[in-house]
Amino acid sequence: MRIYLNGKFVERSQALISVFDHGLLYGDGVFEGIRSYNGLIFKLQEHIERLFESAHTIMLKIPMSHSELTDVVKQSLRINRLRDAYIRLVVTRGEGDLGLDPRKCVRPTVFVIADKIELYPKQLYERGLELITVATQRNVPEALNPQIKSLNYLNNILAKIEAITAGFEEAILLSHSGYVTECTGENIFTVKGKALLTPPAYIGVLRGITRQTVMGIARRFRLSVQEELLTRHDLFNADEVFLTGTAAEIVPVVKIDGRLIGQGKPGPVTKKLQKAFRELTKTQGVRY
Ligand code: PXG
Repeated sequence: MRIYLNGKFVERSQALISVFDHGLLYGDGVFEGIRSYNGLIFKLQEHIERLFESAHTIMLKIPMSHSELTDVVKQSLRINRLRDAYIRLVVTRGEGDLGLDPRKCVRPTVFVIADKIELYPKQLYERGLELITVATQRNVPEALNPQIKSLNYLNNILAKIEAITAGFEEAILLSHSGYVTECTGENIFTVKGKALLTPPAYIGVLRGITRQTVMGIARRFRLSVQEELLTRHDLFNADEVFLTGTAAEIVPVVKIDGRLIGQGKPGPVTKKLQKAFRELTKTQGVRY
């Protein structure tokens, strides 16, 4: 496997960064996760744009242009001869000293890993997922906005640990005021009649690119798509619930905190959206 690191492609064993890198010392950096499907990179420009926006907010200047970074993603896939892949882009503040002052970091570290995609088990999509809400609340956006895809994912990891400890694969995080936000690496949706609902970004959720894509597909299907505050009660009493994310795509949810959702199996709207989403990944995207 060859990895792009600061201007060149190196073997995995040579892809090393300093213990003084502030990405490691402080989580001071940003990242993106992108997928390619059968030789097409899905929503590449959207992901590149979001990476630059995350970096802009933390005043981290990516030492490359949008098109240079786009080319590196394409090259990473070509060099590693990958057609179905998961691509991780990371930009850190770079090497500094032991203080957190970012001015001590002279050069950002940029790396891109393109690897075979680890698909989730097929039964997850056929049977659906059981979730629990956890005590760890989602970061308050006024303190750390989830729009910044930063290298500090401890909020999400703490929630994931809680779910795993309780015997579940995934967690629902609530906001400080008790509204539903999202899962540890996926957005959440409910279907109620002809309405598709998802929490608004201001409550503290990442505006997921898959979320955006699914909202677009749903509108084409004449569903009423709305960003609305949701409570646990709304989840328990939805016809259908599903999660969206780059890696997971669309995952049906069949039980939440012990309550069966709808009929307790993946619902018709979820299935229809899954099918349409898969079609889109086959036809849309950037060739490399
Ligand atoms: N919410 C959070 C907090 C995320 O980190 C999503 C939603 C979904 O967004 P997209 O744009 O992917 O539809 C994410 C996605 C992974 C992985 O390997 C994904 C994310 C972070 C870490 C790992 O699935 N981000």
